[in-house]
Amino acid sequence: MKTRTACLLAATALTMAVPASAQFAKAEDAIKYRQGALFVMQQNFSRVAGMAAGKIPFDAKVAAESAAVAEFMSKLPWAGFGPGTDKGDTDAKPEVWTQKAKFDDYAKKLQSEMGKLAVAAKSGHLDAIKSAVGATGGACKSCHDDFRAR
Ligand code: ASC
Repeated sequence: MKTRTACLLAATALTMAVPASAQFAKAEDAIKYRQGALFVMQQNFSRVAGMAAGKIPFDAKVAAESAAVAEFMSKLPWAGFGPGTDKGDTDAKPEVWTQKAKFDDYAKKLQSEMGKLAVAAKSGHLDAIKSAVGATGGACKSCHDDFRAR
């Protein structure tokens, strides 16, 4: 029993430490959380994408910082897509929950591409950034095509 209790406590502590297992008081909070994380991610990604497209003057330092923030933010939204968070002020399609394995694959793909973008941005090589922006934008788009209404 002692071991079981210790295991349970350890598992509980782990759950609290890992954002992917975050708990929310209300579904509305989870929805706001994931939208907030995606918004901050998008703002930082689109700054780098704007530089890659020549719409914003290239600043290697800003690109590296923005890509690092976008990469970190890409880890967070998924905890907000828990069970019961499909209804409310959301554009998430029901398929997020009915095709969870596929959705999770897209989420992993995005995080992987964001990681590569952060590495490219840190290198300061605009060509590498351009190619990573393309791949990352593709990951954004494929998930939106399948899982976002509108
Ligand atoms: C963005 C943004 C997206 C992606 C996507 C890339 O900046 O808001 O959803 O890039 O448009 O295809």
